[in-house]
Order: sequence, then C-alpha cells, then structure tokens
Amino acid sequence: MKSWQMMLAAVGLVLCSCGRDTRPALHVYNWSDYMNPDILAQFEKENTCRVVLDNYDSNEAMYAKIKAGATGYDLIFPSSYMVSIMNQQGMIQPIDHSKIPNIQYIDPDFLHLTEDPEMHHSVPYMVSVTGLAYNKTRIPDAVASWNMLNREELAGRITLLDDMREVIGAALKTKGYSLNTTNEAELTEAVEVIREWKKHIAKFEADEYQQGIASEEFLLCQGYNGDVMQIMAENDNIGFLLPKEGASISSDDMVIPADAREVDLAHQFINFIHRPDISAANMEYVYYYSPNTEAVKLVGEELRSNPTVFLSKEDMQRCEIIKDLGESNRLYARLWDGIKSE
Ligand code: SPD
Repeated sequence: MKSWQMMLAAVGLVLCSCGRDTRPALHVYNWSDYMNPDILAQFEKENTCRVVLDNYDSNEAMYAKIKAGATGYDLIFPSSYMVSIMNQQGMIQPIDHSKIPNIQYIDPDFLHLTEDPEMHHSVPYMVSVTGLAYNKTRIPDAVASWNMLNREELAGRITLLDDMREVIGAALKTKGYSLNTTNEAELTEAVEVIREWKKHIAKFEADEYQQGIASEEFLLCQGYNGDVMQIMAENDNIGFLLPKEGASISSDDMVIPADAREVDLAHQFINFIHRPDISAANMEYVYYYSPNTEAVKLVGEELRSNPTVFLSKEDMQRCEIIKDLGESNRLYARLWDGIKSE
C-alpha cells in the first residue's frame, strides 16, 4: 500500500469503523451558554476525540441529577461551594497537576475566592457575578438596587433566577446581611423580601431569561453578568446593574466525577481550557472573566475595558462569594422549597 493509501485507511478506521465513530468521547456537563463552540471543535481536532456537551442551569439541578445516579460525565463545572459539597460526598476525584502544566497561569490572588485554593480536586474555570438585566427604554429611571424587583409597573415582566442561593442571597443583601448567613432571624426576613418580589415576577427562570429580555417579553431579570453581556453585545437597549446593596460572585470550577471514564482526556481538556490563547478566545465569546494571568493579556481592549466583565475594585468589594454552609445547606433548601411551593 502506498503511504497516502495507508493514511486514508487509518483515518477511515478511526472515524468510520463499521459506520461508527470510534474516537474517544469526552462527556462534559456544563452551564448553558458558557463555552465557545469553536474551542470545543478545536479540542476535538487536536485530540482526535469527540466532545459531548450537556447543559444545566443551576448547581442544585446538576447535583440532584448526579446524586440520582446519572453517570457517564467526565467533566462538570460546579460553583466553588458545590465543589466543596461534592468533594465531601466522594463525588469527585483528585486533580493530577502533573497533567495540567497550564495550571501555572491560574491567578494565585484569585484562588482565595474558591473553597479549594490548592486545587486538590477542582480547577477554576470562569467567574460570574449576579445582578439585574433591564430594558433601558422601558425603565428609563432604573437604579442599581434589588428594590427594583418591587416595582408595581413591571409586574409580570420580571424574572428571578431559579437558584436558591442566588435568590435568597439577593434578598439577604437587600436587608444588609451576608449572603452566607445561617442566622434564622435574618433568613426569615429574607424570605419575607422574596414573598414581596414573588408578587411581581412572571417566573423563576435561569435559562431562557436571555431570550426573554432580548425579545422584550421580560423587562427586568435577575441574571449573570456574562449571560446579560452576551445580549448587550447584540442589543444596545439592554443594560446590566450591579445592585448597590451587594451581589454574589461565583467561581465556577472544573471537576472530574469519581466515576469518570475518560480521566486522562478530562485532564487534557482542563489543560487546553487554560492554554492562554484558548482561554482568551473563550472569554471573548462568553463574556465571563477567566482567572488566567496570561489570557487576560491576550483579550482585546474592548473586552478588557468592559466593566461588566472586568469588574472595578469598588464593584468587586460589593460582591460576596457564595460559600458551602455545611449543615445549614439543608435550612436553605427547606426555605427555598417553601418559597417555590407557596
Ligand atoms: N450561563 C450560565 C453561566 C453560569 C454562571 N455562574 C453561575 C453561578 C451560580 N451561583
């Protein structure tokens, strides 16, 4: 056989043995709208593999699915507090740093925000901040405050995230409390705030609010900065507000489930994600900040000077990281069930 014929035969064997795609598959479970599809295609090409992507819209939904026995994922992207919960329950495995040389680019000053600063079992992916998306022409007198959620004239055109820590956290901030409080009296006050908000909202929604605010079905939505920025990039009439009372900030991290099949490929993917050119291309697409010291230098000036993505020091100081509350996680879950079922 000539060399070109042998090459064709080899490619045929990998891609098309008996009509089946025999490339190894990396099963990724990530938040929706949180990864540049071009980099997935590039990873597939560089590593002769397939990436199969599933999405979720809250930490609790993802956790419930995995806990209920969903298997087959090789990489998941929980927020740091959920990494801590999953680690304590033996749901994830240690990270082998020797397989991730690009871990050197992760900003050491950022790691204190995570619950695993030594990256034993997680590697930071992106950082998100939660605020309010609003329609500029329909709400000309908007103010950066969670109290906007009480506006009668917006009734039925507001959404809140379907996310217990985000909604209870915003209500706690409105009252001037920590969003990690375990004080029952403070939490009772927060529930009262949410009861008022609930009178005005159309629904709890963590996935389709982007489309809803873009189409003007909704005029005010609690949402994540990058998700809102993705809409703002196409629509000048949408704005993002970081409430003056304070807001949540989350480090969403990459973890490898305990039962992952493609452990080496998962490590390769984490390494790829933190290759500076890839990390920069990802940031440019999703409009979230990646704590990668070299990638930050590679993004365009327009993104770097965007205050919704690269927060000012003052804005950062108004944000509080969501923490694992141990036993009190149950209390939050109980309060949330009550709020949702009323
Ligand atoms: N498109 C969703 C992006 C996820 C952003 N982070 C979520 C943090 C929840 N606390």
